[in-house]
Amino acid sequence: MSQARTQIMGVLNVTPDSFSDGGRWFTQADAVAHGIELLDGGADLIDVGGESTRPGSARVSEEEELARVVPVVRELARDGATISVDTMRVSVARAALDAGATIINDVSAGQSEEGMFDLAAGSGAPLVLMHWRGLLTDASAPVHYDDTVREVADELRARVDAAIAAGVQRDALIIDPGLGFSKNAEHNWEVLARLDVFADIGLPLLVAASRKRFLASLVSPDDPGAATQEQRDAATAAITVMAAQAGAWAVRVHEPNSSRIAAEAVTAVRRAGS
Ligand code: PMM
Repeated sequence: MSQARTQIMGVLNVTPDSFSDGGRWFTQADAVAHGIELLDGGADLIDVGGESTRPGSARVSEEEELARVVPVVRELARDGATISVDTMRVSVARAALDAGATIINDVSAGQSEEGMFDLAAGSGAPLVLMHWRGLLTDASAPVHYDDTVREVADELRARVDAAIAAGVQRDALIIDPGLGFSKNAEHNWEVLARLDVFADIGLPLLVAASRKRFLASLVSPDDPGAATQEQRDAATAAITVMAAQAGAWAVRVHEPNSSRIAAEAVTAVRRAGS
């Protein structure tokens, strides 16, 4: 398949636990500085989120999420960065678009707030639909699949159909199998083994494995918590190779440089072989 290089989406979580300093102003300044670092490190776009969507996380209030996200989006967009906003709230997505974001990343795929489809339809902004069976409260409940890949792909297709039925243009949709969301390590590896099935849905594919627990378990099986950031990033770059080979539109990563090099290597190999 001839296509452009897989894009590198840098993760910018504007949450207090992501930055050492307590005060909001400093947190924002740190967040903007980190966004610039991600761009300098090779990120093509930045995914700004103000609410941790790690399974089991408590939700933050709408006011708090707005206060965390909007100023950071505004400042980075003013510097010319391409920004996606990682939110399940319509109000936050709308405010972020007004502040200069151009992509909506909704890990609930419009299931948290149906108005997300209306916003995407009305604004024309590309919308990431991620696969997830539960919202935050029951995300830690055990999940069962008889056929992981088929079910995840079918459920994603259903969200695509729902978005289109609500007026979103098909070519504004991006799909993401949601590694770690309603999926244990085995499910995640099964999904990664068949990225071709997701690519065949025919929409841009986003793969977001970065630093997730199943990668920590790979490098440190007896004590995943002991896996270092460098080890998780090495595993992440390996996943970037697979994603790029499968023709993914983008990978969502915390450390952009190694993934950028990985994606460029795949592009070089593809060019040499064509
Ligand atoms: N994972 C997290 C947050 N946002 N967005 C998409 N589209 N896909 C993901 O897999 C995803 C996401 C949680 O990871 P983090 O806490 O490392 O940001």
